[in-house]
Amino acid sequence: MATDAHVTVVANNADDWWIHGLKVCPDLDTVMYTLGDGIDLERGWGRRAETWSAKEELAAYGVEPTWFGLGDRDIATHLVRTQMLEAGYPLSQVTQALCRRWLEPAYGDRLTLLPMTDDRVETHIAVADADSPSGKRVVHFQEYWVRLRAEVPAEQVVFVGLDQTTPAPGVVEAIAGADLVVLPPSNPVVSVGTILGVPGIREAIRATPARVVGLSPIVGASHVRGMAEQMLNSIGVEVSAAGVGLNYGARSAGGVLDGWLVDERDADQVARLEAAGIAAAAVPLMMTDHEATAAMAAAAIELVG
Ligand code: FO1
Ligand code: CA
Repeated sequence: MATDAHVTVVANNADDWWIHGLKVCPDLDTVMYTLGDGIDLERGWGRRAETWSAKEELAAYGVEPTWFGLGDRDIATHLVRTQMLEAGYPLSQVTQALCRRWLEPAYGDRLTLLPMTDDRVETHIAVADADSPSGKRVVHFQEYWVRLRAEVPAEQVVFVGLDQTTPAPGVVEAIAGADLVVLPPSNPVVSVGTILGVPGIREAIRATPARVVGLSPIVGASHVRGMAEQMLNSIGVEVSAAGVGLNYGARSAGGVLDGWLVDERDADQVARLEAAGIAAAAVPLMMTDHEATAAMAAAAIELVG
């Protein structure tokens, strides 16, 4: 990043949940540990050089759930967060306190990590269940993702409490004052879609004088990682780079995008996007290393710059 650039990352916090009396915020922590160089790169979540004694001890007591594991190092983060929340601090201030350790040494005040909201909101997924009178069962996002491995079809996605939330302090201000807003190649339904569903955030993106550019999480007919396919099917959106871009929509037509990057393999979809008023280009979209990721960012800037 240019030395004078200021980056604000707004993270989804509807995947959060309480477990063993601790508040876990996976997306905030994944961003914090990744940018702070503490992430386990292979797993893509949690701490590097992790140990699992607490998890093993809990299992020995027969404490459920055993399918979701908190590492010993990671638990320290959750203890600090939970104590601060219980003392009355909002999540945005707790996040700032945690980032003092992880981000400040390397980035000073040039990088800010914010939860999308300080309010409680949870993503729940309805799945088919023959044993239930309604034929359905609703599980927390973590149960769908970790225990069920997103292997059963998601019939419906419910964001419990989302319409009652307000953006965390600094979120709308960062969007309004930005030179560029980037929608990352994350899940368009349960990550970016959740953030856009916080009343006021979509409106701020529609109104910002900054250019808004997104990167497709779909390459060919499938997601690069995660579970975008299952989620797009659940809301009836075409699983393709253009399908996702068109679902976000052109800012000129009531949507949120000025530009949309698709992978080279999807170059044939550029014309469809441009016809809908979205500037589009096809470039390599695999985050194989830092250089490839930096080239994606540069292409995004060039597209709408
Ligand atoms: N993912 C798993 O597949 N298994 C786990 O036991 C697990 C524990 C966990 C603990 C803390 C944390 O921050 C993330 C954790 N994750 C785990 C990943 C988590 O499910 C995902 O990062 C996201 O929620 C996906 O958006
Ligand atoms: Ca997530």
